[in-house]
Amino acid sequence: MINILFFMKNKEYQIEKIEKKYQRIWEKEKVFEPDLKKAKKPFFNLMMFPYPSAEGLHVGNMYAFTGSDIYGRFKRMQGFDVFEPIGLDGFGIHSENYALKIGKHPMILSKITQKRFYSQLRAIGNAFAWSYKIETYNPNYYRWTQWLFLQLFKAGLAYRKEAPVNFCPSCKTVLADEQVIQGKCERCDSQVEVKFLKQWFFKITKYAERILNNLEKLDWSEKVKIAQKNWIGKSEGAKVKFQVVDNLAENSSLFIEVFTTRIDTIFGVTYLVISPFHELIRKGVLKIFREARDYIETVSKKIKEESNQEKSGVFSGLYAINPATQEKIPIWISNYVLASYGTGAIMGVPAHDQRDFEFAQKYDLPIKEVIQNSELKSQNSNSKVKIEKAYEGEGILKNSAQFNNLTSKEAREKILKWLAEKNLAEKSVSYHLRDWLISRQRYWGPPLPIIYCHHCFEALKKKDSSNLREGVDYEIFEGEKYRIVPVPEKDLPVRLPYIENFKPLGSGKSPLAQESKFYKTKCPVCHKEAFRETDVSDTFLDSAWYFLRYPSARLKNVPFDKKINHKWLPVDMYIGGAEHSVLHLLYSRFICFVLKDLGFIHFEEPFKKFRAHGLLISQGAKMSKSRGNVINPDEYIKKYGADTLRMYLMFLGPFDQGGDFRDEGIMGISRFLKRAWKLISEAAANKKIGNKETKPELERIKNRTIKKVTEDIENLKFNTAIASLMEYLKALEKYQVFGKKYLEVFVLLLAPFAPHFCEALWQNFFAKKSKKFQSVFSQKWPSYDSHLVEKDSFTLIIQVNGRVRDRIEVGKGLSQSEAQKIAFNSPKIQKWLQNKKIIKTFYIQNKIINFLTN
Ligand code: ANZ
Ligand code: ZN
Repeated sequence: MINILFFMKNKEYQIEKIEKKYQRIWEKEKVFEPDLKKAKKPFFNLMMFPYPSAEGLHVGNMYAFTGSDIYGRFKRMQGFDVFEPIGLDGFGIHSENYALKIGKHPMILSKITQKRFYSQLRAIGNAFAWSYKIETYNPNYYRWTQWLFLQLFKAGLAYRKEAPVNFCPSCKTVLADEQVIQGKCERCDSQVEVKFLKQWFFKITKYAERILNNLEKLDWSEKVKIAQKNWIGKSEGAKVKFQVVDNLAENSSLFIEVFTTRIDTIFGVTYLVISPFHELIRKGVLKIFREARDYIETVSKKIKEESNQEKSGVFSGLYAINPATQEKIPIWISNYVLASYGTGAIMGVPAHDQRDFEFAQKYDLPIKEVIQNSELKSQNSNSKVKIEKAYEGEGILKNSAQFNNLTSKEAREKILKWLAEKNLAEKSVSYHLRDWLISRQRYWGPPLPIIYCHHCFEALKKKDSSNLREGVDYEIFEGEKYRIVPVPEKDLPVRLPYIENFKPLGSGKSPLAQESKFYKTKCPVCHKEAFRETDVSDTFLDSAWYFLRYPSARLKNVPFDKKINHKWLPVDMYIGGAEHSVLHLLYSRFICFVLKDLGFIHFEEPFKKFRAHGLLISQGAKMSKSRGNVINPDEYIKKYGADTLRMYLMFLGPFDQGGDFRDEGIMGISRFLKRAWKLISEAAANKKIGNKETKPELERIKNRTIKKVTEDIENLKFNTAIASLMEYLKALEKYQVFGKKYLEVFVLLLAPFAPHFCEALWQNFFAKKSKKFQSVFSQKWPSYDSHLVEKDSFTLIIQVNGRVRDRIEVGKGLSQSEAQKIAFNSPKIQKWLQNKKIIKTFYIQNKIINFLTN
């Protein structure tokens, strides 16, 4: 009766009303908030931390969220206690720049952004555990980001050093290498410059090998693993020392060390090149020509070590000795050598390294071939013929004294041994990975919890000054030395003060350096006057540990609870953008390695499974404001409902490949849902749901659909799952059998995709009456009968005397005489049986029929 009344009122599915209604009920009944302590089958389903701007979510964000949510709802129906938390990553340059652009203070803006973000997320109806929200700018959160910094500092993994840093003159801040795209600032596209500044770093390089080796064990998309591997860039080779001659400095036994992967080419070294930012130059140890000093000044003004910067160089005025040939070779300075890789210096082998070759040609340096391409052995190697490009492959050595005729591989071992005995070379591994630059001279981030105290330094010096390390134990400011004192944990958080002038200064100092109220403080050790560090931390640090915080988000006095973490971590399924393949995922892994080593957590790897989603484009192009093709989900939700939009987004293509949003498509999904509503509500009105009739064809389709949807969701192939649900609906319409056993399955399978819609159907037509709200998401995911999944047809193989003569697609379960009839009807078989007598017939049901003839 109630159902009929409902139907009368709701001939049409009233989207907005119903979506709001169930969102309210879900939240009130805590349907999606597992009991984190008692849960029996915990499943941590996580979507990458969003960093929304005040403009709100665009449909691309929703795309990613929806896929993750479908997966979580599916796991829940499979009986897991799914925890799907949500929060926002609101600190950092991204938010600050936006605040600057629209002229609002980030502290105020963040409140607006947050409100808008959460209300939009509520409207899309994801199964979030709302009471575990976190925001990175909340002191309750960044207190623990600062705590994390302190743990790294105490473990000797945080230190200060002067480094050539990328400096964006427009954002007025230091950028990490990763934030520089082809020499330009990732955020604002300005040319990046180089500056030497004292900065805080994390020693991620210490973990390079472990980070690399673990990759193999991870269930991650292969592409992402490769990206990480390349980023770490492990390279095995040797360090070789070249003695400097003629240096005007008094130090006569000065060596320049190079890193090479091709020590087999050492007899072909005709010059050395050092980076303009090499220590020996910066510290003035190498007495170089004035012309060379001018050169260094010009390149420093340009961008740091950039591959796309034109290669240039200058002769330093100095020479070195090639340890293999004893020849005197010139030392050059050039921007094609990176200060921060290997040793910051290279041996130039123009005949076998293309970059060296181009450099040698430009500056007319000698080219000496020492490797013979073994495939071109027969060719006469006339050294008078000018080579046109470097031969970079391996081969047989020539012009290399006692090493002639060895292969490159043999020569590498022997030459290394030979030079190692003279203490001029050693085996060496280099990583392209650099230490993580943590400090930012900006406002909108967690202040680094460090205090500098001059009194404490003096006290320390009196005791024992022999092994004090700059950048670890003490720091120098304007010629004075200060002890580096970590803020005691009990004094956290170091609150970010509200300051009017939060604009970056561009002086290499944070805006907090203008606030004496902030930086003047008492030393926690000696209680005398001291001052605070005024840099804030990189926003990547905020997001490198948030997943540890979620399950403990409501705890005040610890960053995370060990017991709860044991139950909920590592994350079971992590979905996010491929653009974070390298940095965010690498930093999170590093932080977990460290916390594991320090005994704070029980695992090394934070994300058991990671899948990258594709990108949503619009009308064939990337969404951007200038193109005017940015899609705002709000309008669509209003017009069609969140469920329609969700399904439409998921139907656009395979989730890992993204799709093209076009207005036209959404109507198809809308019609599909309307048809489903009509079918089920009419069946209910006509009391057909109680029908127990079974239809074998429909039975098969049903089981096939369950199998397909189950497997597709597991593999994030949401588009094909939806397609098979569409087919199933068609079959239901065709067979007109409306029994509960067919309709219920439809609603359950569709529920992860169209949650409000299916909840409404479930509550109105299927739920058992009970006082407590029984969500459709507390129902069991349907299972299938694998016998019924098989196709109902098969390919009958027809043989004559044991040779296959035809194959015909036929229905299953044929008798021998039926199969025979079919075979005799085939013109091909008729041909082979012509004028023959059948002596015997063999038949295997659902497989083969074979005729033996005379
Ligand atoms: C001599 C040589 C001869 C090299 C040859 C290559 C081929 P990966 O594989 O990336 O580790 N190199 C070393 N340090 C460098 C730096 N700071 N800046 C620019 N280039 C640097 O590359 C290692 C090779 O890159 C090294 O081996 C060195 O050039 C160069 F036929 O040394 B090779
Ligand atoms: Zn002190």
